[in-house]
Amino acid sequence: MPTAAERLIEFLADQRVDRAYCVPGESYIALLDALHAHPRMDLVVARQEGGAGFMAVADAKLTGRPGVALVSRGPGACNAAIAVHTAEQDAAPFILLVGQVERRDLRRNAFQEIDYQSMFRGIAKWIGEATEPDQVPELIARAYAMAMGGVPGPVVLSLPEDVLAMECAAPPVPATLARPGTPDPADLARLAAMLREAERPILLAGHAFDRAGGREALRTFAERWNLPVAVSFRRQDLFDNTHPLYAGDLGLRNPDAQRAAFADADLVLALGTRLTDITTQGWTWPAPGQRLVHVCAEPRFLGWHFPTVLAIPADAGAVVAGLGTHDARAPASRAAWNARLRAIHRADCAVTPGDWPDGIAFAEVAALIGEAAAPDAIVTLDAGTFGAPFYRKVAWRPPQRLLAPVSGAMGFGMPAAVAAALRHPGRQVIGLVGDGGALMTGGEFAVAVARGAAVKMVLSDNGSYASIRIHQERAHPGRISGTDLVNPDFAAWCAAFRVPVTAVESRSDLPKLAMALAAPGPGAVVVRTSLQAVLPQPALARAAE
Ligand SMILES: Cc1ncc(C[n+]2csc(CCOP(=O)(O)OP(=O)(O)O)c2C)c(N)n1
Repeated sequence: MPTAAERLIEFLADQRVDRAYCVPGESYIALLDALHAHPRMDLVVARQEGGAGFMAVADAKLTGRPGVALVSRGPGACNAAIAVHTAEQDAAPFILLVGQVERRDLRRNAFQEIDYQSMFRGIAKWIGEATEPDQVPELIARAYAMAMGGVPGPVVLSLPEDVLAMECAAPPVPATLARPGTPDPADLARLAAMLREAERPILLAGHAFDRAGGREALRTFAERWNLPVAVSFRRQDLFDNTHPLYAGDLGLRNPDAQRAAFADADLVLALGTRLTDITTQGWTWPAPGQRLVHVCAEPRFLGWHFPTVLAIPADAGAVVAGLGTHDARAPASRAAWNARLRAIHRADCAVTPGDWPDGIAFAEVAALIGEAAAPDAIVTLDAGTFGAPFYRKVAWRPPQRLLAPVSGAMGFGMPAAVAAALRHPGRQVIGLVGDGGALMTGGEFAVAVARGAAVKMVLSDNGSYASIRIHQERAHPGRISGTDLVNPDFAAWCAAFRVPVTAVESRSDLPKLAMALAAPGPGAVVVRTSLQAVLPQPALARAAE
């Protein structure tokens, strides 16, 4: 008879989950054993549970299947919590399996015990705990359905050590995935009529298109209805940024002209997005009086912050498909509107080269990476100001992928690159990190090297937690508190991973960048990045005094 652990792993393998990420723990030794030499499961051993979790989340974004991480009780689960949060904010299906104390110790404040219901309430979609081995088939099936259904997200399953090792008499529970809600034909007809009349519409595309076929469906729909497309926060890779209909992203510090133009739209069609704060520019857009049609698979996100003229609780893909048979005429004035939005976006893309005394403006590096990236490159970003130019200055084109944490979590970039390179060994993978993020989870580069996964790490060294320094300069000019960094010799640190290292110290070194990115195997590029180039101007004036 199989153990509960074996039943669980078999279930995941049956759902085409073929990889799990972990830091081992004695609390789930039976799961490790079930994975031992499993013919369809690859176990990737990370160096920190946050890294394992981020790898799983990134893998989920690439496969559309749940990312799976296995972590130990208490401390392991705490380290992994950042990935649960990221999966929730990023709408990525993620299953966190936590080894739990034995049943006899539950609720007794035992060594490394945590009540995961309390801990993860508020960030996980669902939290379960097995108290009998026969519950495990049902619980893992439920975990899968919850992670994948509606707006995808994280689930946590707590598995007491003794339960995992016990024999499981219960048969496997087949996976159930509810079909996404199909839209009411009357709603579709109303929407089609609104689209035909709208002179200044905007299609706002969100997470729901981040799945197999989603990008193609979005493009076909936008072209057929002649709709300008804006993408929700950090989802630049949903739509070809060079397409005449691409109007830009809803992100941090959108230019005033763009915000004004978006506020001038006479119809906002928000498809497959939760309309959260950054996408809505701090809950200011759609502005009062703007007509909003909101489509989201989970009705609880509809009408939450913004009144709608039409709220459709359905899958965005189904709405797009359902509109395929409707007459898609557009007013003649639409062309001028589309061109206006496009021109505003294009004006925001320019990078002005310039010399800085303390290094290279990272925007120039970003522009070069954009040019050097392969047509199917996967670029992963950590949080930090070095990442900003990748959202506006680089034009992404599917099948290129930009994996950036919607949660804004530092530490995502390197683990995500590792997962991407393992998932797509034939594609160029570039992982970008700042000097802050590099020492958070940059150690996961060791996993790439150990596996021969061809991650190119590009490290921006500006001696600062610069994103925070920028805020600091605005709020408390000249008072640097907690944001300066004294760094190791990063070239030596990268070399210690036994990979080729390219140092980019000045603009004359920039031609080395493309060569380093095109080289086979793992490698690192360390850029001496200008801090002055990103600081607000008064700080620069002071520095010059
Ligand atoms: C886990 C986590 N901790 C703290 C923050 C707050 N934070 C956002 S950006 C940032 C600084 C990033 O510094 P670095 O990696 O050096 O990149 P830079 O901004 O200098 O380009 C910090 C501390 C965060 N987003 N995530």
